[in-house]
Amino acid sequence: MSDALIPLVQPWPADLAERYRAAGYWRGETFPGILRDRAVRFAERTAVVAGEDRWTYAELNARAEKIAAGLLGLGLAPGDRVVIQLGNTAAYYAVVWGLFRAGLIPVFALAAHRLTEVAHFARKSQASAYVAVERYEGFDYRTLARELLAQPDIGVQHVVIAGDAAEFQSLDALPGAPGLLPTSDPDPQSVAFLQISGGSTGLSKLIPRTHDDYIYSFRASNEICGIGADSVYLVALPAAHNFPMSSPGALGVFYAGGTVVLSPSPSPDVAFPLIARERVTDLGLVPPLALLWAQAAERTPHDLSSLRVLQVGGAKLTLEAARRVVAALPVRLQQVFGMAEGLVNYTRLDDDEDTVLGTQGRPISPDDEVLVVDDHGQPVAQGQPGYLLTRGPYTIRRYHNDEPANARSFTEDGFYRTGDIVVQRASGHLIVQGRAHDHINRAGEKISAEEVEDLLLAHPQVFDVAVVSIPDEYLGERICAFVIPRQGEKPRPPEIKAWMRGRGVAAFKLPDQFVLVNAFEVTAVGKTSRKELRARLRADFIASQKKD
Ligand code: OOB
Repeated sequence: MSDALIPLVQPWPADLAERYRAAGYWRGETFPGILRDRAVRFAERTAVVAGEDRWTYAELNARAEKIAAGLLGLGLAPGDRVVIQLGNTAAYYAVVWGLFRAGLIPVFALAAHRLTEVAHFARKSQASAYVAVERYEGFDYRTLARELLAQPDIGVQHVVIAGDAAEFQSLDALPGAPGLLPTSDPDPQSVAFLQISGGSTGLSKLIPRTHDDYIYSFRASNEICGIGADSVYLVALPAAHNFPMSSPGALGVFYAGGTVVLSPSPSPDVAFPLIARERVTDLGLVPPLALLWAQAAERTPHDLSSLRVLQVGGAKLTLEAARRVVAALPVRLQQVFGMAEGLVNYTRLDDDEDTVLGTQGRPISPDDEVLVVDDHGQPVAQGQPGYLLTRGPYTIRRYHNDEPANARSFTEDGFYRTGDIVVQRASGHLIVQGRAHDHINRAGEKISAEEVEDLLLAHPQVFDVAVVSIPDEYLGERICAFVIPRQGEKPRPPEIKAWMRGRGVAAFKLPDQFVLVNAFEVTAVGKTSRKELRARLRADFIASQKKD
């Protein structure tokens, strides 16, 4: 690429960094260091179960080392970015640990992402390689790879495929070059990977997380969640999402020497037999799935008695839904309110029932600074709703390569504006009440209204469009697009959706509902902001539904 490589940094001020080290949060641990240590300490214990594959820690390490050496053998160098898209497959963990071992920087795409998103991640991160599974949930990623390479401004030099690689490099046949493996561990303060933001405005932003900060977040999560070497953790959500990755997620479980079981689907039909067979103890779900599981558990022949803790997060679990979940499932419920940018809140396992059912938890760290402020940035009175701002030992200080987003998303003194509207109880527990951003939280997937509007505006029959979230009994929120057609046009929703799919966007961003309108009302001033317009359309639509 012609552009100079954008450095990967996460600049905590020196005094805070010193404080986080002195407090024992940042211990200088690194991902390759953890892998090396666990491969010895837990050598014969089962690390990963996926389909027919069962790998011990020693085997996981051997696979990771082979991949690391092979990728360096292709010509990649430590620090290079690698976009990975492997779904919930065993190869996912071999590749993630392999990249860490090689000092390469994973960029975590979800399996649901398509060309538009993957090309954006590759550009923003200046990625040199793309590693994907041949096929997952019926989609062929080799086709995506071909389209990716044909895009402008893509610096991807290497495509590596798990499975039948066609014209690309096969993951299994990477060149052996063990001599190239780094002999020292990276700086613990350096960036270990780039995670993807939920995307509150426009396309997703890239989130640089360091070894020190991320490892602290899941090590401390392990303690809060009671994860140890006997834990058997089911990854039912997409493995590349921050929640099943590190809250405490698979990385927490690997850290503790436990077993990570991958489910190819979150459906009870697939997950329940796995829970019974592997004696799963812990897992995380988004609220709609938790409700589905609660229903399915009432009639299942499968033995779910090994379950210890069910975490629910990613979107608001209402009090009523929480009651239904605990009534139907033989588990302890834990609410998790987190964000890929950092801050994670948990209800504690010994919190009283009112707190577990009615709050979204409190922060991991005593040094997570939480502010609840009004429109002017002033703290609200305790118990009053306000915008949640936070900074702390594992919350980022800036996004990668995105100065406009940094200017919007961080205060001058380094607080991250989460965009969430919360109430904080005297105990420190937070209750999520809404959000300031115009994004849609569709069953835990965050979708930027602006991004979907931009996509739809490119449709030849669309004159204007506003995309809003509508409350939905099952999904929490669904995507509704209000479309003004171009004159004389009558766009049909299934055709618009097919057209969007053809543009290569993740299916979860396709509107669930289209409403064709003649015009958008303008305010008295004659001009209206997108935000106000969306708010009014949403309110009118909900009111009209209530009348029916
Ligand atoms: C998790 O991470 P992201 O980055 O996909 O989304 C973060 C946003 C939050 O700012 C909030 O708006 C929403 O998702 N959210 C919740 C919630 N958990 C997340 N809203 C209400 N109640 C909850 N329990 O979603 C994520 C990352 C780590 C752990 C868990 C979730």
